[in-house]
Amino acid sequence: MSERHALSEEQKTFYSENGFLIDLEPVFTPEEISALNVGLGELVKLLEPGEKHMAIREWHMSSKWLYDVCTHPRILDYVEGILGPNFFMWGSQFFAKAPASKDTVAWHQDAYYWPLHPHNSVTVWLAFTDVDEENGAMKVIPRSHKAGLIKHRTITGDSVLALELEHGTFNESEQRSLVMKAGQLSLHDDAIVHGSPANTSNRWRNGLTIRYSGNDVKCDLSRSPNFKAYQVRGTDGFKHNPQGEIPTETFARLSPDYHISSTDEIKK
Ligand SMILES: O=C(O)CCC(=O)C(=O)O
Repeated sequence: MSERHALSEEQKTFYSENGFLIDLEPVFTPEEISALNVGLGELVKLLEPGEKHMAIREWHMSSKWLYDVCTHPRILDYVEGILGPNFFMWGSQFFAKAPASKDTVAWHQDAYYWPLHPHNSVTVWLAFTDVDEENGAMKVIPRSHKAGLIKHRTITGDSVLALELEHGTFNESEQRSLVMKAGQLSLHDDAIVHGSPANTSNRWRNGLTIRYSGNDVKCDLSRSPNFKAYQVRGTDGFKHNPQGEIPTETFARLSPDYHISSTDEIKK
Protein backbone atom coordinates (compact mmCIF):
# COMPACT_ATOMS: atom_id res chain seq x y z
CA MET A 1 0.00 0.00 0.00
CA SER A 2 1.34 3.43 -0.92
CA GLU A 3 2.17 5.69 2.01
CA ARG A 4 0.91 8.92 0.40
CA HIS A 5 -2.86 9.16 -0.02
CA ALA A 6 -3.23 12.53 -1.69
CA LEU A 7 -6.50 13.34 -3.48
CA SER A 8 -6.36 14.06 -7.20
CA GLU A 9 -7.67 17.38 -8.56
CA GLU A 10 -10.59 15.42 -10.06
CA GLN A 11 -11.48 13.96 -6.65
CA LYS A 12 -11.29 17.40 -5.00
CA THR A 13 -13.62 18.82 -7.65
CA PHE A 14 -16.05 15.92 -7.19
CA TYR A 15 -16.11 16.55 -3.43
CA SER A 16 -16.67 20.25 -3.82
CA GLU A 17 -19.53 19.72 -6.28
CA ASN A 18 -21.19 16.74 -4.58
CA GLY A 19 -20.33 17.13 -0.88
CA PHE A 20 -18.91 13.63 -0.49
CA LEU A 21 -16.22 11.32 -1.84
CA ILE A 22 -16.02 7.52 -2.07
CA ASP A 23 -14.22 4.81 -4.09
CA LEU A 24 -10.86 5.85 -2.66
CA GLU A 25 -7.88 3.57 -2.37
CA PRO A 26 -8.20 1.79 1.03
CA VAL A 27 -6.29 3.29 3.95
CA PHE A 28 -5.91 -0.07 5.69
CA THR A 29 -5.16 -3.54 4.32
CA PRO A 30 -7.41 -6.49 5.31
CA GLU A 31 -4.74 -7.53 7.86
CA GLU A 32 -4.56 -4.03 9.31
CA ILE A 33 -8.33 -3.69 9.61
CA SER A 34 -8.50 -7.10 11.34
CA ALA A 35 -5.96 -5.82 13.87
CA LEU A 36 -8.00 -2.62 14.31
CA ASN A 37 -11.10 -4.71 15.03
CA VAL A 38 -9.14 -6.48 17.78
CA GLY A 39 -8.31 -3.04 19.23
CA LEU A 40 -11.95 -2.02 19.01
CA GLY A 41 -12.78 -5.18 20.98
CA GLU A 42 -10.66 -3.80 23.84
CA LEU A 43 -12.71 -0.59 23.87
CA VAL A 44 -15.97 -2.54 23.69
CA LYS A 45 -14.92 -4.34 26.90
CA LEU A 46 -14.98 -0.94 28.63
CA LEU A 47 -18.66 -0.29 27.82
CA GLU A 48 -21.13 -0.42 30.71
CA PRO A 49 -23.94 -3.01 30.51
CA GLY A 50 -26.58 -1.67 28.10
CA GLU A 51 -24.23 0.75 26.35
CA LYS A 52 -23.85 0.32 22.58
CA HIS A 53 -20.84 1.01 20.32
CA MET A 54 -22.23 4.52 19.84
CA ALA A 55 -21.19 5.27 23.41
CA ILE A 56 -17.57 5.02 22.19
CA ARG A 57 -17.70 8.71 21.48
CA GLU A 58 -14.72 11.09 21.73
CA TRP A 59 -12.65 8.32 23.34
CA HIS A 60 -9.73 9.55 21.25
CA MET A 61 -9.34 11.86 24.27
CA SER A 62 -8.83 8.90 26.62
CA SER A 63 -7.43 6.09 24.43
CA LYS A 64 -4.05 6.49 22.72
CA TRP A 65 -4.95 3.57 20.48
CA LEU A 66 -8.02 5.38 19.15
CA TYR A 67 -6.15 8.70 18.97
CA ASP A 68 -3.58 6.99 16.73
CA VAL A 69 -6.32 5.66 14.42
CA CYS A 70 -7.90 9.14 14.15
CA THR A 71 -4.56 10.74 13.31
CA HIS A 72 -3.22 8.06 10.96
CA PRO A 73 -1.17 9.79 8.23
CA ARG A 74 -2.96 7.97 5.39
CA ILE A 75 -6.31 9.31 6.64
CA LEU A 76 -4.92 12.80 7.22
CA ASP A 77 -3.57 12.88 3.66
CA TYR A 78 -7.10 12.53 2.30
CA VAL A 79 -8.50 15.13 4.71
CA GLU A 80 -5.73 17.55 3.74
CA GLY A 81 -6.99 17.31 0.16
CA ILE A 82 -10.26 18.87 1.37
CA LEU A 83 -9.30 21.19 4.23
CA GLY A 84 -5.83 22.26 3.09
CA PRO A 85 -2.62 22.12 5.13
CA ASN A 86 -3.87 23.45 8.52
CA PHE A 87 -6.60 21.58 10.38
CA PHE A 88 -7.55 19.95 13.66
CA MET A 89 -9.37 16.78 14.73
CA TRP A 90 -12.02 17.09 17.42
CA GLY A 91 -14.58 14.26 17.29
CA SER A 92 -14.89 10.51 16.93
CA GLN A 93 -17.72 8.03 17.32
CA PHE A 94 -18.52 4.48 16.25
CA PHE A 95 -21.79 3.95 14.35
CA ALA A 96 -22.45 0.22 14.59
CA LYS A 97 -25.50 -1.87 13.82
CA ALA A 98 -25.72 -5.45 15.06
CA PRO A 99 -27.14 -8.11 12.73
CA ALA A 100 -30.87 -7.45 12.18
CA SER A 101 -30.70 -4.24 14.25
CA LYS A 102 -33.65 -1.93 13.64
CA ASP A 103 -31.58 1.14 14.49
CA THR A 104 -31.55 3.78 11.79
CA VAL A 105 -29.88 7.16 11.44
CA ALA A 106 -32.47 9.71 10.32
CA TRP A 107 -31.74 12.11 7.47
CA HIS A 108 -29.84 15.05 8.94
CA GLN A 109 -27.10 17.63 8.41
CA ASP A 110 -24.20 17.52 10.88
CA ALA A 111 -23.74 21.29 10.79
CA TYR A 112 -27.29 21.74 12.13
CA TYR A 113 -26.18 20.03 15.37
CA TRP A 114 -22.68 21.37 15.80
CA PRO A 115 -21.84 24.70 17.48
CA LEU A 116 -19.06 25.34 14.97
CA HIS A 117 -18.58 28.37 12.71
CA PRO A 118 -17.84 28.83 9.89
CA HIS A 119 -18.97 25.55 8.30
CA ASN A 120 -15.63 24.11 7.24
CA SER A 121 -15.61 20.58 8.64
CA VAL A 122 -15.27 17.16 7.07
CA THR A 123 -16.16 13.72 8.39
CA VAL A 124 -14.21 10.57 7.65
CA TRP A 125 -16.38 7.43 7.82
CA LEU A 126 -13.88 4.58 8.17
CA ALA A 127 -15.38 1.15 7.45
CA PHE A 128 -14.45 -1.42 10.15
CA THR A 129 -16.67 -3.98 8.34
CA ASP A 130 -17.81 -4.25 4.75
CA VAL A 131 -20.84 -1.96 4.34
CA ASP A 132 -23.56 -2.36 1.72
CA GLU A 133 -27.24 -1.66 1.19
CA GLU A 134 -28.27 -4.82 3.06
CA ASN A 135 -26.45 -4.06 6.29
CA GLY A 136 -27.38 -0.38 6.41
CA ALA A 137 -24.65 1.59 4.63
CA MET A 138 -24.81 5.34 5.00
CA LYS A 139 -26.66 7.26 2.28
CA VAL A 140 -26.08 10.80 1.08
CA ILE A 141 -27.99 13.25 -1.09
CA PRO A 142 -25.37 14.46 -3.59
CA ARG A 143 -25.06 18.27 -3.86
CA SER A 144 -27.41 18.88 -0.90
CA HIS A 145 -24.54 20.63 0.98
CA LYS A 146 -25.01 23.61 -1.36
CA ALA A 147 -28.61 24.32 -0.34
CA GLY A 148 -27.83 25.64 3.18
CA LEU A 149 -29.15 24.34 6.49
CA ILE A 150 -32.73 23.09 6.64
CA LYS A 151 -34.83 23.18 9.82
CA HIS A 152 -34.87 19.79 11.63
CA ARG A 153 -37.68 18.49 13.83
CA THR A 154 -37.68 16.25 16.91
CA ILE A 155 -37.46 12.62 15.92
CA THR A 156 -40.27 10.09 15.83
CA GLY A 157 -39.04 6.58 14.73
CA ASP A 158 -36.13 4.17 15.37
CA SER A 159 -33.35 6.66 14.69
CA VAL A 160 -30.46 6.91 17.12
CA LEU A 161 -30.38 10.69 16.66
CA ALA A 162 -32.60 13.27 18.36
CA LEU A 163 -33.50 15.38 15.30
CA GLU A 164 -34.46 14.65 11.72
CA LEU A 165 -35.28 16.29 8.43
CA GLU A 166 -38.88 16.06 7.36
CA HIS A 167 -39.66 14.21 4.10
CA GLY A 168 -40.12 16.73 1.32
CA THR A 169 -37.53 19.20 2.59
CA PHE A 170 -34.82 17.71 0.32
CA ASN A 171 -34.65 15.54 -2.79
CA GLU A 172 -34.79 11.99 -1.37
CA SER A 173 -34.95 10.35 -4.82
CA GLU A 174 -31.31 11.29 -5.48
CA GLN A 175 -29.96 9.27 -2.53
CA ARG A 176 -26.75 7.32 -3.02
CA SER A 177 -25.46 4.47 -0.79
CA LEU A 178 -21.83 4.63 0.29
CA VAL A 179 -20.90 0.98 -0.27
CA MET A 180 -17.39 0.12 0.91
CA LYS A 181 -15.04 -2.66 1.87
CA ALA A 182 -13.55 -2.75 5.37
CA GLY A 183 -10.45 -0.53 5.37
CA GLN A 184 -11.93 2.02 2.96
CA LEU A 185 -13.28 5.41 3.97
CA SER A 186 -15.69 8.03 2.67
CA LEU A 187 -15.52 11.78 3.22
CA HIS A 188 -18.52 14.06 3.69
CA ASP A 189 -19.21 17.75 4.09
CA ASP A 190 -20.81 19.00 7.32
CA ALA A 191 -23.85 20.34 5.44
CA ILE A 192 -24.66 17.31 3.27
CA VAL A 193 -27.97 15.55 3.96
CA HIS A 194 -27.25 11.96 5.05
CA GLY A 195 -28.60 9.08 7.09
CA SER A 196 -28.81 5.29 7.08
CA PRO A 197 -31.43 2.52 7.15
CA ALA A 198 -31.69 -0.53 9.45
CA ASN A 199 -29.41 -3.56 9.13
CA THR A 200 -31.50 -6.27 7.44
CA SER A 201 -28.55 -8.69 7.14
CA ASN A 202 -27.07 -11.25 9.53
CA ARG A 203 -23.74 -9.36 9.52
CA TRP A 204 -22.43 -6.51 11.65
CA ARG A 205 -22.13 -3.08 10.09
CA ASN A 206 -19.62 -0.83 11.79
CA GLY A 207 -17.80 2.39 11.00
CA LEU A 208 -15.78 5.00 12.85
CA THR A 209 -16.66 8.64 12.18
CA ILE A 210 -13.83 11.11 12.70
CA ARG A 211 -14.42 14.87 12.53
CA TYR A 212 -11.88 17.43 11.30
CA SER A 213 -12.11 21.21 10.87
CA GLY A 214 -10.05 23.94 9.27
CA ASN A 215 -8.31 26.27 11.72
CA ASP A 216 -10.73 29.11 10.93
CA VAL A 217 -13.48 27.10 12.69
CA LYS A 218 -14.40 28.20 16.22
CA CYS A 219 -16.48 26.23 18.68
CA ASP A 220 -19.11 27.97 20.84
CA LEU A 221 -17.89 26.71 24.22
CA SER A 222 -21.09 27.79 25.95
CA ARG A 223 -22.82 24.99 23.98
CA SER A 224 -19.93 22.52 24.07
CA PRO A 225 -17.74 23.23 27.13
CA ASN A 226 -15.65 20.05 26.79
CA PHE A 227 -14.61 20.74 23.20
CA LYS A 228 -10.90 20.19 22.53
CA ALA A 229 -9.03 20.62 19.26
CA TYR A 230 -6.05 18.44 18.31
CA GLN A 231 -3.86 20.14 15.72
CA VAL A 232 -3.08 17.20 13.44
CA ARG A 233 -1.63 18.99 10.39
CA GLY A 234 0.09 22.34 9.90
CA THR A 235 -0.13 25.23 12.33
CA ASP A 236 -2.94 27.03 14.12
CA GLY A 237 -2.82 30.64 13.04
CA PHE A 238 -6.20 31.43 14.67
CA LYS A 239 -5.97 30.02 18.23
CA HIS A 240 -9.78 29.87 18.38
CA ASN A 241 -10.17 26.70 20.44
CA PRO A 242 -8.76 24.98 23.55
CA GLN A 243 -6.18 22.33 22.67
CA GLY A 244 -6.57 18.69 23.71
CA GLU A 245 -3.94 16.62 25.49
CA ILE A 246 -2.85 13.43 23.76
CA PRO A 247 -3.91 10.49 25.97
CA THR A 248 -1.29 8.15 27.39
CA GLU A 249 -3.32 5.02 28.23
CA THR A 250 -3.75 2.60 25.33
CA PHE A 251 -7.34 1.61 26.07
CA ALA A 252 -9.34 3.83 28.42
CA ARG A 253 -12.81 5.31 28.32
CA LEU A 254 -14.39 8.69 28.98
CA SER A 255 -17.03 8.96 31.67
CA PRO A 256 -20.57 8.22 30.36
CA ASP A 257 -21.78 11.78 31.07
CA TYR A 258 -19.06 13.36 28.95
CA HIS A 259 -20.34 15.25 25.92
CA ILE A 260 -18.33 17.19 23.42
CA SER A 261 -21.07 18.53 21.17
CA SER A 262 -24.58 19.64 22.03
CA THR A 263 -26.19 17.20 24.44
CA ASP A 264 -29.39 16.91 22.42
CA GLU A 265 -27.59 15.14 19.58
CA ILE A 266 -27.96 11.47 20.50
CA LYS A 267 -31.22 9.94 21.63
CA LYS A 268 -30.09 6.42 22.57
O1 LIG B 1 -23.12 5.75 10.17
C1 LIG B 1 -24.19 6.31 9.95
O2 LIG B 1 -25.15 5.71 9.54
C2 LIG B 1 -24.35 7.78 10.16
C3 LIG B 1 -23.12 8.52 10.45
C4 LIG B 1 -23.37 9.97 10.54
O3 LIG B 1 -24.46 10.44 10.67
C5 LIG B 1 -22.24 10.88 10.43
O4 LIG B 1 -21.13 10.45 10.17
O5 LIG B 1 -22.43 12.08 10.59
